[in-house]
Amino acid sequence: MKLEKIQFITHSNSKYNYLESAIMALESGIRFIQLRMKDASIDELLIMGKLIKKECDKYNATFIIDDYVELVNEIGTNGVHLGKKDMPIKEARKILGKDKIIGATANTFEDIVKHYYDGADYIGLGPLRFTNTKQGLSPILGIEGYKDIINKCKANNINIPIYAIGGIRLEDIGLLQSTGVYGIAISSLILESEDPSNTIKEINLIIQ
Ligand code: TZP
Ligand code: MG
Repeated sequence: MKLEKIQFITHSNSKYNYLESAIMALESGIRFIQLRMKDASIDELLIMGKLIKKECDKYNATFIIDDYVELVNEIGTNGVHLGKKDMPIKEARKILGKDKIIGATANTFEDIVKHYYDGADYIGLGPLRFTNTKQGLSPILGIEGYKDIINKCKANNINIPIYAIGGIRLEDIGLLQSTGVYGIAISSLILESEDPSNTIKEINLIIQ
């Protein structure tokens, strides 16, 4: 499955709840959504997941869920995103098989190497800078961090799509692309924008 280059991570704020954030992103052209709802119960996630899955299907969009391998088949998502404290990638691959997408969080070159050999489909590498969206951030990479890590990947033939994540602003996207990242995973850039739909169009113009 070809991965879209822009992954939208759902969130809620005073303007959007999780479902509304997903619908807005889809309506504005996003085709890769991650349901990330850190404080939700399994039941809440199941309900929200099924609602967003319906919306993603309307647009033929890829849909993944954060953390919960056990909800992938129940909701019918295309896959899961796993962080440091979640199920190991190898174990998730055994459970989900080769057709589901497994994304893995990384902060260092060593993280990427491990995830690559364990069978991840893509890497979320970050954070670029501080963001309020995630608690307990790993050390900030900055553009230089991406350059360094991606050069090491190239030198070691570690070939896997890398998404930059964490505090990405519009003006970062061109620079990030020049480091060799495959795509970006974003939330607040869109949701905190005065005109989210227009921001998505601007991002699309830079990425394409
Ligand atoms: N991991 C690092 S930042 C983040 C995740 C899941 C959320 C997205 O950050 P932002 O700054 O809202 O785009
Ligand atoms: Mg996680």
